[in-house]
Amino acid sequence: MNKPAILSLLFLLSLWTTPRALQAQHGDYPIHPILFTSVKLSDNFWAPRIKTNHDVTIPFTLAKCQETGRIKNFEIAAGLKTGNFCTEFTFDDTDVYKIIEGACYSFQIFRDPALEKKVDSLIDLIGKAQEPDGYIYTNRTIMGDHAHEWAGSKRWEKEEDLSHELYNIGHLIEAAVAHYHATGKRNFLDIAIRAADRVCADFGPDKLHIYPGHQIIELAMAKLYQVTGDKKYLDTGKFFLDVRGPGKDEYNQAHLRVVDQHEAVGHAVRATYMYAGMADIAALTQDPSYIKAIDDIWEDVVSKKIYLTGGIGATGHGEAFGKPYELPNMSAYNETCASIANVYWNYRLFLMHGDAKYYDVLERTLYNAFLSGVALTGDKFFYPNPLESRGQHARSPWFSCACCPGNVARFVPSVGGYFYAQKDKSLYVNLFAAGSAQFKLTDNTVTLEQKTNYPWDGDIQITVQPEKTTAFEVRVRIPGWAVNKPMPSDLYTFKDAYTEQPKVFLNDKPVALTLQQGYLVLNRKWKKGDRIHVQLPMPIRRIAANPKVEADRDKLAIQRGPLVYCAEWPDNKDNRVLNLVLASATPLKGNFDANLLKGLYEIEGAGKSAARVNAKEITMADAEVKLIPYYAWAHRGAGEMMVWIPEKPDASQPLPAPTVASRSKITASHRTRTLMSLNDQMEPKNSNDQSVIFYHWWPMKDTVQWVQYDFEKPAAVTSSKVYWFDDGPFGGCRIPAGWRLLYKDGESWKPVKNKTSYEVNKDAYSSVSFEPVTTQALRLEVTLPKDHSGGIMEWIVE
Ligand code: FUB
Ligand code: ZN
Repeated sequence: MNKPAILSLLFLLSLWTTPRALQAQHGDYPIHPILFTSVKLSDNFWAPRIKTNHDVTIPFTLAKCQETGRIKNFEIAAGLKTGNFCTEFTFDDTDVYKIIEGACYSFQIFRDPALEKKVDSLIDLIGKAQEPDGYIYTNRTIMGDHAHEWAGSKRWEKEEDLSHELYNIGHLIEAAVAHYHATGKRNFLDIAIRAADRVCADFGPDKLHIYPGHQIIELAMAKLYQVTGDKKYLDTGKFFLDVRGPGKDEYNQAHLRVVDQHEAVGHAVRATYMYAGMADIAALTQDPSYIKAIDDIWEDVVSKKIYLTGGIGATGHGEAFGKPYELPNMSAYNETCASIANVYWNYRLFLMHGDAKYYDVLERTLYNAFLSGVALTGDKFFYPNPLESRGQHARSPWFSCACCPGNVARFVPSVGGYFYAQKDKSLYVNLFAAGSAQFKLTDNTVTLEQKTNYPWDGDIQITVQPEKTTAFEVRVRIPGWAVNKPMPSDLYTFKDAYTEQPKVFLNDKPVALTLQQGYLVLNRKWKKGDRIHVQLPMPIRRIAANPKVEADRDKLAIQRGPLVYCAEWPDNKDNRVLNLVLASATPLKGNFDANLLKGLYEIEGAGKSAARVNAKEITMADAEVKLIPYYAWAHRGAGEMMVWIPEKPDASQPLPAPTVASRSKITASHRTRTLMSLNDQMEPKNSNDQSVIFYHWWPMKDTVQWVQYDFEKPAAVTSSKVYWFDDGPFGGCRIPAGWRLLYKDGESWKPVKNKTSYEVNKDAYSSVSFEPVTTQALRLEVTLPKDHSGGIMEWIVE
């Protein structure tokens, strides 16, 4: 770390009034952020989204907090209303904090006195809900001895587990710091300081040795230290890192001391917030052991555990990182919060190391996995962001666990802050969008103006406007995707041969493309109006995954510029896409459609569609394959979507053969979006093969449930087999206690006369033969186990 460059973390929020002595005493990132408040975005991509976030997302999510009782919890805790804690989770307070944080960023971009007033009234309420000694956690304040089972009977007792007391305070601090910077008012900051003082009084080397069950307070304490100059906050943030492990839960990264962790494991949001906090505290304390650990973890993630979309946290079980190369597409979890955390972490690694490879990951996550998390209208959200769908996924206006919408609300207004950075006389251009940014040099002020239609076009014109002619350096990031490196690892590689290189011109004269840490460095005496012209070719590229990623074998993904593409049902033959095949030699072409999904570049090529004739045979027919950017999917109703497109028929999911089952209408005792899994003829590899879609009754147990086929026309049937879903030992479903078949006889249901017993197998079909019946409908009745639920992967009738 560069000691003379001690000032920079303080730039994280440039309005901070940080004591000068503090700047000299402690370390910081060598590279300084250029805050969103110094950046103007006037482009057609981000600026409208930031406006939608202001006009729709913030008021909408605030209204949801009101409607769902999150604000009422504060009112009850404040003694203004009576009642019990009225929401589901102990961390529901954080949704309010996150939206306030977002509002504070947003009203620095858009003047909005009404929103400021609303925020002030919420702050007033939060202050009243705080206990006299600084503790703040509405669940315990309201419920006292009857607090939530996650909260324990006394303060901090279950913090390492699920209480989220420190998580709540972490988000409170972040919101309060944002409010202080936005308004200069101390009312919220003082509430946060009282809460943080409580934490510092209770936790530490000679006090409680407890680690935060859900990280965020580490980076929040670093922020509070920076704004107040009080070192006890930094020390406590560092304590919360050092007190973790060894020998505790891997789920929340306490299995090892943090400095001994070299692989990403456990809950992805907890982990990645922690890595971001480790970066901040490493920068402030100059502790290289944290840096070594997060550098290794980053290598692990980018080479084995990240999706092409930049999403992280592959598995829904534990909302966690999977094993190396475990990157299933349909069940990909990729929580929206994890994408935001991934941006936070990669940004900090860039500030630490100055390498554009972190921006290659950040940009990929920002334009793809993150952006998919919020609808174009700003009022619907994805929690998981899968890379394949049978139509079971849809964005939702809210979730009972609503961490993602509030996180979107606070992240979007800060996006401008990720575009530029500065280290002394080096000005970094990291992302591309029309607009401008201001840099303060010791002896000069420089404005960089960008003109571009990125991400649709790679032509970028940067005009340099120094107040006076002086020497400094402009570092323009040349994205990895433009120089044949989609990911800074061998996890994904371009499969086609494309040799055209980016071109750069300085005042119309070509500049040799020599890169330093991924940047084209232009060092000269700059005068007003000097022009840098970057041309990033944006061909349509095919990407292959490392063969170790089983889910992507014999498949290709399409990328253009920073955008990953997908095939979605409304654009493709028969409204189906999972049966499509796109051979690697097929030419692809594209064009910008201003009317489609707020304007996007679509891609198409001649492909094939696969249909099953019978269990063994597949036929192929011509089919035009159309693709849209991944972020834009799921805006036109539920249906199929796929990012990784089979290159060969064997890797495709053919349309089912016409059978009694595949032509049936399915109903069930419990309707879900995955009923179609019963008759899709997708063969599971085992009872917990979540790469294929399945139907389940969770959380119901110990009851009789059913699914039913209504045949297209009366059919004679004589046998049936079922593949049961069972996600034991961790999940809630098991093979059933028993089952039987009933056929429809007029208006009544009669059991079939079985000739063999009803098998109940795991990881294989369970069959039954019965005396032939001709019927219009068959019902499969299932007795769920006493302590578990159950589900079905495939149901065949013959
Ligand atoms: O535990 C609080 C939040 O809820 C996490 O960050 C999310 O992953 C969800 O579990
Ligand atoms: Zn979330």
